[in-house]
Amino acid sequence: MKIYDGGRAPNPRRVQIFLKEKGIEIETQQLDLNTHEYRSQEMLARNPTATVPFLELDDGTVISETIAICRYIEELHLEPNMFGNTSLERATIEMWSRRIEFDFFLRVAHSFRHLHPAAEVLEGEQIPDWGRKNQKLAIEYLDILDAQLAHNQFIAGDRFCVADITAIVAIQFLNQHGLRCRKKVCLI
Ligand SMILES: N[C@@H](CCC(=O)N[C@@H](CS)C(=O)NCC(=O)O)C(=O)O
Repeated sequence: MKIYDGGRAPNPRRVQIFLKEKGIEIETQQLDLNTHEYRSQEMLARNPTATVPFLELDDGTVISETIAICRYIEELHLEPNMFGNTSLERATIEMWSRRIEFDFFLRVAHSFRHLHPAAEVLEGEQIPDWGRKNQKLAIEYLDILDAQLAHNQFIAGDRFCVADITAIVAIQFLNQHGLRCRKKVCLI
């Protein structure tokens, strides 16, 4: 198996953190986002969505999408469990994962991609109004995380799970790119 990675880009980081939590190492090849290495003919033949990360199995099968990759790894390496053990736990983790991915992580990503000069190479035409709107919504979302973490040690209950990884990576991304959050979040 081989992971095609994108350095410090947020989705590849989610997979790398997931692997660390599982305590496993998979051969990794870095693709440079700035030079569009992942858009080469060779890479598009593997992953036509032109994104990283993606996982290539030994028989050449490719799995892209961060959560699909994590789910595949979870089934190969059951412990520590990251997606839930019981029906209720699985549903709760899925609920928070989707909330955080759609309502927070993607908003942080849009704000970076439409406001930060370094993202022009990825985005092409940037739409600053869309970036500012997403930045505002991402910062507002911190209130929801604050409220959830006021009475839970972790996002989806009493232990670290895949939803926490998505939240941590999004919060760090929000901070790192000068899209500063002024609110205090217990998670970091
Ligand atoms: N839905 C995909 C998104 C992957 C994604 O957007 N990756 C970014 C890096 S964080 C990327 O490859 N961007 C390249 C581009 O937009 O051209 C996932 O969950 O893995």
